[in-house]
Amino acid sequence: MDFPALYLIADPCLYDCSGDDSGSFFQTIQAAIDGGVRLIQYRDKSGLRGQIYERAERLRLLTRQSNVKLIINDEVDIAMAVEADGVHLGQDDFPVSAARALLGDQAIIGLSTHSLEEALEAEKKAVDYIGFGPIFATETKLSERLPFGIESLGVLCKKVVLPVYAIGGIQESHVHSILSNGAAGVAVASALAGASKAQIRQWTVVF
Ligand code: 3NM
Repeated sequence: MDFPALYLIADPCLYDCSGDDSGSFFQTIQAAIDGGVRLIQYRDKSGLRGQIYERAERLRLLTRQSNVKLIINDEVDIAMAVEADGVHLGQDDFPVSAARALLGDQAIIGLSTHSLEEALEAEKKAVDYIGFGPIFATETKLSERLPFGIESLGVLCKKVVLPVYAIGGIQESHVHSILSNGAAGVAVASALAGASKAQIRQWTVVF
């Protein structure tokens, strides 16, 4: 598949964790789709499983209508149940080989990596792309890791054949240098949370 340069991480915690799904979360996702986003990851670390399933189903409807790829973070069974396009896995999540066996050859499988070693290991697995981060400081995912910065991203991209999505603290002003350092794209959560269609268009114009 083509890997669009803008990868929206749709995390309901950045909108409203109260369980009321009717509000800003789905509106923003629709605005993002209308603004040109073609790849969305649903990442929900706080919802109950039933709620995650329902949100995933709703996102599948929105994305399918617009031919947008939907990737589900971690939850392989939910990805299967809603017929998502694939899953994004962390280093300690469900194994890539097991996900591939369940989802089949056509599914898109992404893996988070946090070092050159992990990125090179990912190339031996049935992975379609990797995330690499955090590139900059972020409050969206708590971690002890120091940000890598763009220079380390550039070094990694020269050594890795798989498409690399830079992630962590990415703002619109970083996009040009991230792409010119060899990344396939940027994976962005908080900087796009609540963005209007016009604001999303600003990002896609850079590409
Ligand atoms: N994974 P924001 S950083 C989900 O380093 C995630 O693997 C990361 O959100 C990693 O764009 C991160 O708000 C948070 O910084 C991305």
